Amino acid sequence: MDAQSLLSLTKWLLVFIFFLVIYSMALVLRLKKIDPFKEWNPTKINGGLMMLFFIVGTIAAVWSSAYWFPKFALVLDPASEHGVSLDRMFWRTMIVSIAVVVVTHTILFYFLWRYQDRPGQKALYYPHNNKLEVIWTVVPAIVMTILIADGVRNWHDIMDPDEATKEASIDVELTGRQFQWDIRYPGVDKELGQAHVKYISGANTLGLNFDDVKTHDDILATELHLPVGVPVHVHIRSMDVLHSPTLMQFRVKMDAVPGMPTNFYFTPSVTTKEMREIKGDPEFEYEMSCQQICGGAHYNMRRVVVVETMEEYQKWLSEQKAFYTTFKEMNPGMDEGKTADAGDIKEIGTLTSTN
Ligand SMILES: [Cu+2]
Repeated sequence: MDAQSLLSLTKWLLVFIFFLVIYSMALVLRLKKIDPFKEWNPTKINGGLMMLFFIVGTIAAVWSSAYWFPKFALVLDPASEHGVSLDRMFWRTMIVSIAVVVVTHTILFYFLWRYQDRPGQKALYYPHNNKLEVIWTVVPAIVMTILIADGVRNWHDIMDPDEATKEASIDVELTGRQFQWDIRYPGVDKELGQAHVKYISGANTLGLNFDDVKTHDDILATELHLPVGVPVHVHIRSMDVLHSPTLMQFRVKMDAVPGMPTNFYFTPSVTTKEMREIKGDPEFEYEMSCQQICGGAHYNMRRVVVVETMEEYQKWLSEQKAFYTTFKEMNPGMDEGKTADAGDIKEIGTLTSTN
């Protein structure tokens, strides 16, 4: 027998001996008709344990919050315009929730301890009180209405901003696939060309419809460059499963749903350079990640986001090559008319990425 099995056997033997000892002790007590728990008062013990749980739990909660708070992303200054109001909403909700949890749980644990079963103490029969019912219905209803109204207003500002914002916005398309993000910019025409899964062929993995001339200047990038202070209209698609493009520092997160393009408006307000100074970290980069577990290499779905001045952005954009040009070089004999006619797209409708 080797040392490993001997050790394992000894462990099980010790466990067996332990139970044997307990069992024989119980037998002896039973034969001698001794009840060791006769003097115990379970109600009192439970009351004390509840209080202990409350105190230890509160200390642990305060300690862990203080420890994690500085590491928490939402403590960072938001780098987008709507991020400021989203953060305000988050903290408002957080403060209300913490206050409610602290007050109700303090009362709950105090009552458990204070009104435990005592000799001569009778439970009070208190079936109904209209006044109390009204208070605990109306107060939460008002608080919830205020919190939800705030959320609806913020949601509306993001999803359907005013016409001036829509007018001034630049379009970018993010397409999720296992396991990468494809970033598409409209070219000089400032309009994204039509795309549909039925046009996917070879290197045209986004399914750009080359019969639509608007696709001819579209650019595929590996970094997401954005000009500061300019609204961005993000068009989001998925090629396979659910993904969720998340630009944490900009408070942007929206699911990418296969077959159902989604979108998001936001305005970056702090450049990468400025954020590096704010954070005192010359290596800092904004990032886009996927926050929907989408498979084995989910962690790989990361792209660097660069926020820069309009001049820098335009310079970068002008250095990018249109995907159509690259595709034509790869397929010299390409018949430009064979892909399909643009009329078909309308019928399938929901799958086209642009509106
Ligand atoms: Cu993903």
